[in-house]
Amino acid sequence: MSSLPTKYTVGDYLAERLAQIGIRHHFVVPGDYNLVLLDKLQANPNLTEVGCANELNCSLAAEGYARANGVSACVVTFSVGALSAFNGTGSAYAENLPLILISGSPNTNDASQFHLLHHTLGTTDYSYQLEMAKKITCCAVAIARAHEAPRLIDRAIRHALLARKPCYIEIPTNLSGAECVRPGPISAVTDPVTSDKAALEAAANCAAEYLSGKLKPVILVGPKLRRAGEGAEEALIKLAEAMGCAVAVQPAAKGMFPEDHKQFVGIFWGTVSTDAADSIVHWADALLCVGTVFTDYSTVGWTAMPDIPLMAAEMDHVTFPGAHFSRVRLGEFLSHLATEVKFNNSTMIEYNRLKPDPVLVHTAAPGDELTRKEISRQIQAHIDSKTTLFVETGDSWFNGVQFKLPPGALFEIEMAWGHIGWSIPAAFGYALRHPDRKIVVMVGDGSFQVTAQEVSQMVRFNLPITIILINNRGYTIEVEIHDGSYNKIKNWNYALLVHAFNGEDGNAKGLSARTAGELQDAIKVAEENTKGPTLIECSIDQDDCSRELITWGHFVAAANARPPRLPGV
Ligand code: TPU
Ligand code: MG
Repeated sequence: MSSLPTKYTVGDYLAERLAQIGIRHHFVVPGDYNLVLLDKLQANPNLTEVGCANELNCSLAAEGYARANGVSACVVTFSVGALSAFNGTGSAYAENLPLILISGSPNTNDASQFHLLHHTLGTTDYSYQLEMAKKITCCAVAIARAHEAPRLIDRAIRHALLARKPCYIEIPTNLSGAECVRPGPISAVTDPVTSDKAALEAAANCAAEYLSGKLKPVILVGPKLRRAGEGAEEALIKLAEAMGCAVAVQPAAKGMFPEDHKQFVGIFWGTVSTDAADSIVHWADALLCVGTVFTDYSTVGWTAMPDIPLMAAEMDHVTFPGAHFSRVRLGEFLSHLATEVKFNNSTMIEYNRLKPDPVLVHTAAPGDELTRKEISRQIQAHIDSKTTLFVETGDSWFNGVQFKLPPGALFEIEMAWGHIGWSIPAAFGYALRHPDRKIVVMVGDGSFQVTAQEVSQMVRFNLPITIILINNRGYTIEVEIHDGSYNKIKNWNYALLVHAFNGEDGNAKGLSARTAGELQDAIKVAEENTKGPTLIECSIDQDDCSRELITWGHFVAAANARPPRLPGV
């Protein structure tokens, strides 16, 4: 700690807070409004600066880092940087991740002097960025005087950590180096809120009583379970075992309940569910929804919305048919309920009758043309307890949810925001925090083209990420929702592109596979390449897409096409 400053500036204060909340890497793109701030962050020995190719990628890399680390920081310049970084910030909002977006801003004298400035809209009102940030963060602050910085920085960070949402901190270029007071104890920022004891007790009693009056209870797990932290995932396993009932998982929560657990009944995704998850969810007479998110995508165009009253256990409250309880933390609620419920395994008995037999997977001969199914078969064999699988928007979602995750394997998906190109920078950010994990990205050709530059950061940081690029020559997911010439894209030489990113000193490998044997060989190369990313372009037929994507696409298209409701109808 001796190298920490004795006199604090606003930049030092922010740096110390970021380090104290467990951030080890901060993602940046420099610009003249944030350069002094970047120097201050660099000076903190506990922070490593990670430069990104552009601000969209920077924000998505921070989004991925927040998945791995629980919280992240993205530092950009005014407007030209921040407006691009708003996209990854929106993702963090939708995906419930505390990403701290920090933007440099004009000198504090400029607004009152009515100066026109570069990187702005060409008007003299510079408040627009803060106003925009308010809509996509849980707390947005602009520091106007150095003495306000400690209070505003602490407030924004605390809000983000508690709400599991992004926050925004704007720092004028002439304040990063201005003196301010030293920080107080970090516990004031990080201490969790605990449940209201009476509300917790009442919620657990109410839930236990409701469940005891039902014959066929099922638990449905959603993506906010992991975001809740505070031991909620472990508590859910205890509750499930105390209840003995079937546990289905939403696609965005895949892996949040162990897939080798005997009560796991598959991914509930309406008509494109795995195993018999949809049959058992629709058979239930009580559905305990834990951190669930129901959107048009997760409900297959609203066709899979459960039609019984839902018991919703959220990150900080629970709502049941007939009752609501505020300030009840999810982990505490699940633990408490586990001690009060009665064992009732009727849905497991029924599920074991419905459960489909394991599918026999055909192994292609080495010379066979590569297919989607063969890619999945080979990737399945490659997944182990150290794997984190990133699946991108597109058919990769549908192929991804079909995998059987062994214990320890993790799964990342961005289904709420659904930004094509997310997986490349997000996997990069995630890998910096978890260099020990075997990271595999499944991404389509269209998505890859959005954020391809960030592969060069994987090269720069020697990260052995395996990118399985499925080249079906276009936007197939869009074809299934609504086709047109706009779904065709320019083909690239993806393997060569990766070599270009190597420059003179990189260790990336780019390969292309057209047959089953070529993919097998390429995966071996990826396994042996421990010093950089390996991209394997898998060429498949344009029409080789999953049955699930086609089915889902039809229902989503129908939901999109609903005619406007007339007033009063
Ligand atoms: O498997 P496949 O071919 O569907 O995947 P690929 O090639 O990655 O194509 C994805 C096509 C796609 C688009 C264009 N999926 N969603 N969109 C809409 C979209 C547009 N812009 C952003 C930033 N995100 C989107 N999801
Ligand atoms: Mg494609």
